[in-house]
Amino acid sequence: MQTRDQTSLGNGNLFAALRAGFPQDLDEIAVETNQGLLYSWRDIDRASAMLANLLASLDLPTHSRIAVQVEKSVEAMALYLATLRAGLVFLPLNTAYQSAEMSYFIADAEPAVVVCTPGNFGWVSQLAFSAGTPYVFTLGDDRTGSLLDRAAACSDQQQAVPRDPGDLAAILYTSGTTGRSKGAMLSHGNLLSNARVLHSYWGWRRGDVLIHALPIFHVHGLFVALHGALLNGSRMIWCARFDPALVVQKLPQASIFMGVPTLYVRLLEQEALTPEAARHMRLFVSGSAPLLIETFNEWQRRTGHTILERYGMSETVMLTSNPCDPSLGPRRGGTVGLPLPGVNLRVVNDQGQALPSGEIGAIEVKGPNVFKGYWRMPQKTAEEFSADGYFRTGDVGRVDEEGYLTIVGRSKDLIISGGYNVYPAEIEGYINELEGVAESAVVGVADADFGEVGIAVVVAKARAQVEPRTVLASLKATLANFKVPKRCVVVDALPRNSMGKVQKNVLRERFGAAQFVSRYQEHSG
Ligand code: MLC
Ligand code: AMP
Repeated sequence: MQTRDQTSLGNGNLFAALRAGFPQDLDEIAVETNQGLLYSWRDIDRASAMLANLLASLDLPTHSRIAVQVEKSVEAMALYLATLRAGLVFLPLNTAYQSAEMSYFIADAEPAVVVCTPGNFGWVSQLAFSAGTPYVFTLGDDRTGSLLDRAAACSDQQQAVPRDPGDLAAILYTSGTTGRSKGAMLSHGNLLSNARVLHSYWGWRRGDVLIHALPIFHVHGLFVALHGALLNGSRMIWCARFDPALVVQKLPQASIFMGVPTLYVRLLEQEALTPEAARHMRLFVSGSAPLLIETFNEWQRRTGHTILERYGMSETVMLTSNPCDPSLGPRRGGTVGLPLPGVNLRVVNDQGQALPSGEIGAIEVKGPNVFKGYWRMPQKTAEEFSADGYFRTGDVGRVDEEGYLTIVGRSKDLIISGGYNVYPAEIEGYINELEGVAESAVVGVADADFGEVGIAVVVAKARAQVEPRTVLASLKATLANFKVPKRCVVVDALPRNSMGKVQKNVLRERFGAAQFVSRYQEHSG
């Protein structure tokens, strides 16, 4: 078994650093699931070693991708750690993705291994094998599947494969404004530097207990939450899916919670959310989407705690954070705080010139956390960096006199719904292929629960009839459910400016606001 000393020999493998954070006593409880299962640190160590040995036994080329689309489970987390240990590249995929989306990811990433749920084995293996993937395993959320069966025969001893900080650890797909998803390549060094900064900035301390209620196929749940707890050797209360009543029930046993704004909105609906329930809590973190000031204030009123809002993205992990330590400043609602130590952040005008505080412009960043580029898209990567090496986030904001960043919008055409990103171009592409459709525009409008939701505005071809319900049903049959607009309307023409560009702001004004709620009921489901 690996010891603290062995992990500090200079191996830049992220797992070595995470492993060094495990407590001395490996029999302590590492994870408690919502089904009451308890996993010790030894269990996590052994399971990830066995899975790493299984992956190693496949004799895969360096930098092979391990694509994983499975329900959240402790074993799925162990598979992530195993991939790091084996020096391979983890490629997590949202469980909502359907075959068209999976087909693209598998063709683009060319994974050597695909792991899917037992229920999806039929169609996923067909896609994977026909794309040339040599291995497809299954992993259920109830400790079943061929992956664990095969790993059961493997040794539970494993030394993390040496990796340099610049070596690839994970690829996270983010949809693109052109509709084509891009794989953001993150290195061991990107992830570890960010995890260490957050560990210190958020003051992780002995005895902290994290409620982990986010999915583990995106940055927030997989890296920000998980790495913090592992680096700190902190127990996790592991919720397979977000259940607000369960989270409130577990609050008295925890000290840290992380969520997207929708989670806070839903928690506020719980009567049992009181200062008494949150008495042992030390930190509530929000991010991935804008937190409304109403939610920030209401949370303070209901629990006595001030949410810490931070900002990041798949390409950069975390960039800014409101202070945790009050001596560094207050947590300001409506802002995403200060650049994290080591992150250089600037706001620039259209010519790329840095703007003084208070002025609104494009947010650009540089730092050890910034990704290596988009998978097999050198041109796209080059376009997203300035000549002096700053990454263009596509977010628009301003920095105040004290250095706090406020995000005021996005230059990228993106809808963030319940913390998931939806790129209108992708949805429009599908709608435009439907029979009778001349063109379409998908816009985001305010929503009390998801923050923002999509509306599809469709123009029919001359003499053609397009039914909104049919459009939504077709999208639902093809795309991940969270991408399906909550409403569809058919109009005669899309508003355009003098350059012929669709005026999405006009559509947002027309179809957003109060009328939305009742029509949403009418057209949803
Ligand atoms: C679910 N639905 C959504 C949705 N989630 N619709 C829009 N946006 C979403 N986010 C829809 C489904 O399509 C379904 O519709 C219905 O809601 C119920 O589905 P569900 O699966 O039961 O939903 P639920 O479990 O309630 O999920 C809601 C949620 C989930 C908020 C818990 O979306 C979630 O976990 N969000 C967190 C996303 C996250 O981790 N983001 C981090 C990205 S990292 P129908 O019609 O099919 O019934 C990142 C970087 C950073 O951004 O800075 O962190
Ligand atoms: P993703 O590509 O899924 O990682 O999403 C990253 C995007 O989420 C960022 O570019 C921002 O637009 C948005 N985002 C993340 N955190 C916040 C936040 N706290 N406030 C507003 N937007 C955020």
